[in-house]
Formats: sequence, C-alpha cells, structure tokens
Amino acid sequence: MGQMHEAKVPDIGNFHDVPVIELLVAVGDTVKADQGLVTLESDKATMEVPSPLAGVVKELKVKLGDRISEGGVVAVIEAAEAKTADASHPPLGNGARRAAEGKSQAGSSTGSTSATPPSQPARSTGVADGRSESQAAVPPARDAPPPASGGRSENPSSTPSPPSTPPVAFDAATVAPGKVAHASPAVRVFARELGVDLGKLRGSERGGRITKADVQAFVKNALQAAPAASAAPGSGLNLIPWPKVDFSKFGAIESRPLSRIQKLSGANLARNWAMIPHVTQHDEADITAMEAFRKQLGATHKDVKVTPLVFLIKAAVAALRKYPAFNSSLDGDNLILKQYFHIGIAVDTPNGLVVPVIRDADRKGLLALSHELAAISAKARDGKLAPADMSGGCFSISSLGGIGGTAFTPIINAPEVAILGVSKSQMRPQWNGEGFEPRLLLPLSLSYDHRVIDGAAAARFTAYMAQVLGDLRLLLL
Ligand code: CAO
Repeated sequence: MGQMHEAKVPDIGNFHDVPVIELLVAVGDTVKADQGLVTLESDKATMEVPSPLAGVVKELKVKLGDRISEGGVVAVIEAAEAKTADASHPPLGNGARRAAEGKSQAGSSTGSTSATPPSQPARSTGVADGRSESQAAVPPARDAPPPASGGRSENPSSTPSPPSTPPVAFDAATVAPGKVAHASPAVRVFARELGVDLGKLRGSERGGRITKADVQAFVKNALQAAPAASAAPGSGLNLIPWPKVDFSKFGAIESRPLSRIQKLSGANLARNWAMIPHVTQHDEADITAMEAFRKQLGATHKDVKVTPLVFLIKAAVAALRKYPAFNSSLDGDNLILKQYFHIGIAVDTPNGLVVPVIRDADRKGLLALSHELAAISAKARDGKLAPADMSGGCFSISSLGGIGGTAFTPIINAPEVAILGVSKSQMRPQWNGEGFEPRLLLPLSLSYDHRVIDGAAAARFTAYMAQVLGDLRLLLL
C-alpha cells in the first residue's frame, strides 16, 4: 500500500471560506500529480486544487457547497509508488511535513495537518462572478494549433502545457454576466457551462431560488425562440447560422476539442468584440532617444532587463492622467472614472495568454517596474498567478514588439475602454526638413470603445503617448 498524502488548498490570495463548486474526481480515481481534484470559486475566479502527487483518491474530505480556506484538506491520496513521495511532498507522519506546513495551516478551515507544500498554487481558471476584470484582451486561442504568426507557445523550448486548466485572465462575466442570482454553486456551474446568464432567470423554488430544471427550461425556450429571433430584422445580432461543413470530405482532418478556457475566453472575446464598437487608432513614436537611454540603463543596471515596455507603461499613465476618459468604465448610464493607475500587461505563457496587473504604476519608476514586470511574467509563465494578480486593471498593454509585426487590432479588455497594442520598432529614414535621418520608430495601435471615446480623443491620446516616448522629460511634468 502506498503512503497517504493530504491534498490541501494552497495559497489562494486573500480569499476565505471559498465554496467548493465542482468535484473533479471521485474516490477510487487514479490521478496524476498536479491534476485538479476540486474546483473552488471565489468572487473573482475559480481555482482548481491540484493533487500533490500521482496516486489514487482514497477519500474526499469535501462535498459540493462546502466552504474551505487555504490549508483546508480536500482529499487524501494514496501515492502510486512510495518513491514518488519526495522531499517536497513528504507523506503523512513524516517529521519533515511540519516544515512544509507553515503558513498553510493558518487559514485552514479543517485544521488538519498535511504534507502539501503551501506554496503550490491553486490554478485559476479565471471564472469570475458578475464583474468582468482582468480578461485577456487579444484573440489567439491558447491550446489551439499554433497561429501562423508565431508566439511563445510555438517555441519548442517552451514547457509543455500541464494536463489541466492553466491560469487565464478571462472571467466568466462574459458567459454569465448580470446580477447575483439565488442558486446553488452546482446550478451556477451548470448555467455557466451552458452560457446562461442566471440574472435573466426567475427561479421556480421558494424565494426565487433557481434550479437546474429552471436553467434547462430557459435554454430550451431560448433555442426555440432563436430561429424566430434571427428571422426578425434588427433583433439581436440577426446573424445567419454558423456554417456546418463536413471537412473530411475535402481531406484528412483531426478534431480537437476546445479546452474549457478556450470556450470561456472565446465567449469573452466574442462578447467584447460584438458589444464594444471598436476603433483602432495607429500611430508611431520616435523612440531614438528613449532607446539610447534604455541602453544606458541596461549598461548600468545589470540586475534587471529594462525593455521598452516599462517606458510604455509610464507613457500610458501620463496619457491616462491627461485624458481621464481612457481610465474609465461604463456602468449603465454612468462613466466610472478611476483615480488609480493599474496597468494590465498581456503575457504570453505556454499555457495561454494571461493579463496580470501592475498596480499603482504611477508611483513606480522604470527600474521598479522592470523588476515587477520580470517577476510577474515569471509568475505567469510558472502558472502561479493568483486571481488577485489579474484583477483591478484600468488599461491594458499588449506588446508583441519582441516578436514582430507592424500593427494589429487588440480587443478591448472589458470593462476597460481602451487597450494599447505595441509592435516592433524599426529604424527608418525620417525627413527632418533638410534631409533624411535614421530614426527608431515604434508602432502603437490603440483600440478604444467608441461609445466612450471619440476618434479625436483617441488621436490625441496616442499622439501624446508618442510625444512622451519621444521626449521622456514630459514624464516629469
Ligand atoms: N520593438 C522592438 N524590440 C522590442 C520591443 C519593441 N516594441 N519590445 C520588446 N523588444 C525587445 C526587448 O527589448 C527584448 O530585447 P533583448 O532581448 O535584446 O533585450 C526582446 O524584444 C524580448 O522582450 P521581452 O518580450 O522579453 O520583454 P518585454 O518587456 O517586451 O515583454 C512580456 C514582456 C511579458 C509582455 C512579453 O514577454 C510577452 O509575453 N509578450 C507577448 C504579449 C502577447 O502575447 N500579447 C497578446 C498577443 S495577441 O494574443
């Protein structure tokens, strides 16, 4: 018989008494190391609690609807082989476990001991409640066949994707937006899987509580109503049906199911693209002087890599200050203007695109931002971002400058109202009034929500960003 190990809730940020909304395994199941055992749902995101090692589920310590905190035991796993229990996952009863427990005990709702390393992160699946924060802003799918344009996931040296859900910045507000509904966690999961906004349902149970049958009836009605709606001019998007093609008639094919994340993020992007009237304003910044300064910083500060991105963060903050409408969100008939400057950065990871947020970027210098960017990118690539790391953004930057391209159309990260896409800088001849001189030009692509921002304002915003990047002294104003 293998040794028994407890699977505990790792560090999940400042969340306590988080409900268990899904049991991903049953007693007797064989699990791999790091495989999700249960799903927890905070008010920001869902997270899977991973198995600390490969083995067999001997006991489930939680049931649907239970509430649990960091350190709480969700399951007991019998190790597949004794040798799989290494120093980082010592078995129960091993004296070494006390060293591993530490902080994970503090927030435990079950108060049991465990050998699960407290630092092992819960994997955020980015499924949030009715607020749409910290979503990835730009389109490529994560686990899909690699895009032709390249990206980190195509890099053969990249770490292969883990078998289950990676952290992702999309939330389920897209899938199930609206008011908080009176429904059990299981019903909410069910509704989310079907893309049903519970806010639109009236529950049949006492107190308006929504049941699974209510959700099924809602979907049935919606399906029946769909043909009529699509036939009526002007109703909804009035789209013709998606083409159904038997591709195998034309050649060999492989059918690959979309991951849960792809489904969620796809819904998110589709919502943002369909609901926000996007316009993309393109501009160029002359970063010749900035680049010289960046190289100088690189030569004198070897402990951190200073890339153009930190200058873009500072320039974006300056432009957000000057044009506050860009640092806002629509809330019904109100515009919420934010007085803080939290900048989301799209990070390409082997597991997909995530958008961690750098908080209070206005209060940080270029070097501090460089350190934070390096730390948060590493955390993202290691799949260790907590939901809190990906929330609260005001404005996002998606930089493909390290890869290539001349321009692109980033999709706005609702409820933000603008996003900056950055492409690769190029040395090009510029007319200075007397002759051509080589200047380093950085392409900027600003997508904005035309309901909130006028074209002239967007042109001013990008022009100002270009001006700041061209003369960094403006940052001192
Ligand atoms: N023009 C030219 N070179 C650029 C550049 C630009 N606009 N931006 C960065 N570079 C250079 C950097 O200086 C660095 O050069 P060296 O290695 O010679 O120093 C190199 O490109 C790589 O930079 P980087 O990517 O490591 O660092 P970064 O700060 O520019 O970006 C991060 C960090 C996390 C944003 C980036 O690694 C990343 O993940 N980018 C992809 C974002 C993404 O996928 N966006 C959405 C696309 S659509 O889904």
